[in-house]
Amino acid sequence: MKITAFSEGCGAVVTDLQLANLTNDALVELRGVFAEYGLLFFRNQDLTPDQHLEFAERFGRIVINKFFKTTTEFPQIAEVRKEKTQQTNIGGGWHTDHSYDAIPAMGSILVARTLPKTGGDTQFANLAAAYDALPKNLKKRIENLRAVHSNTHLYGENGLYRLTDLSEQLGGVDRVGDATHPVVIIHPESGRKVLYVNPGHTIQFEGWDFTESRALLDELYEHVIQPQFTCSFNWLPGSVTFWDNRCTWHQANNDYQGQARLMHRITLAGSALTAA
Ligand SMILES: O=C(O)CCC(=O)C(=O)O
Ligand SMILES: [Fe+2]
Repeated sequence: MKITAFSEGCGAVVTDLQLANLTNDALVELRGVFAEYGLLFFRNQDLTPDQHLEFAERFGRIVINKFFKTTTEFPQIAEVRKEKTQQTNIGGGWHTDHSYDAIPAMGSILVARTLPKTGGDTQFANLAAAYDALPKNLKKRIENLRAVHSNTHLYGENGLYRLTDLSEQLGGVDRVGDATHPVVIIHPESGRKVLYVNPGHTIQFEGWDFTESRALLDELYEHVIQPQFTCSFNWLPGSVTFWDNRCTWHQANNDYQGQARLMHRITLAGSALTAA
């Protein structure tokens, strides 16, 4: 397999590799590359749902998203669907998947199924690189902090998504909840320090009031979304993206109104997060 950096500080493209026919040696090598980059892009894979599932199961343990519909064939595969008549897309703002769980998901494997003619890229951010580059005083201010992560404001009864034309395809209104996590974690595989807050799910710092939290969170978010830590992936038929939810953010561009887009996502289970 060949690894090429995708952008200055975000992601890598893996070529000369078919995910459907991975040897055990290649899987071991891929684990190392995944730990190093936290965000891998693959082209021309043409994975069937069976092969998507098989790769996911070889890499880790699958967790099922509480809110998304799944394919009829495989309850492990979530549909990230936008019909051409829908206005709102799933994951349209910066977030990381499942940070509202006590033990957040390790990674997500997204496969393109139906793509718009133009638009529909997914943007990513590298939170290990962003942490390293934080000014010293900001690192000091977030040392030892914990933050509350939630999904109630999105998927709860009056949550943001419930008030949009996505609501019909979402389940789990009664399965909302919160979790608290360290703001700076040690990545379990790379050993790097990572900034673990995100605009989609982080509500506030534990023990702080909302306004105070908002100001510091916004300062951190402004730092992360700089070009040196972010990239934008243009999907093509056969493309697959595999990201690590502990050290990346992503958001799906909603710039293809009037066209349909369908992706298949499998989410892999993680382990409890450790404070830096
Ligand atoms: O549709 C995309 O590009 C990403 C959507 C998303 O947030 C996800 O699948 O977790
Ligand atoms: Fe997501």
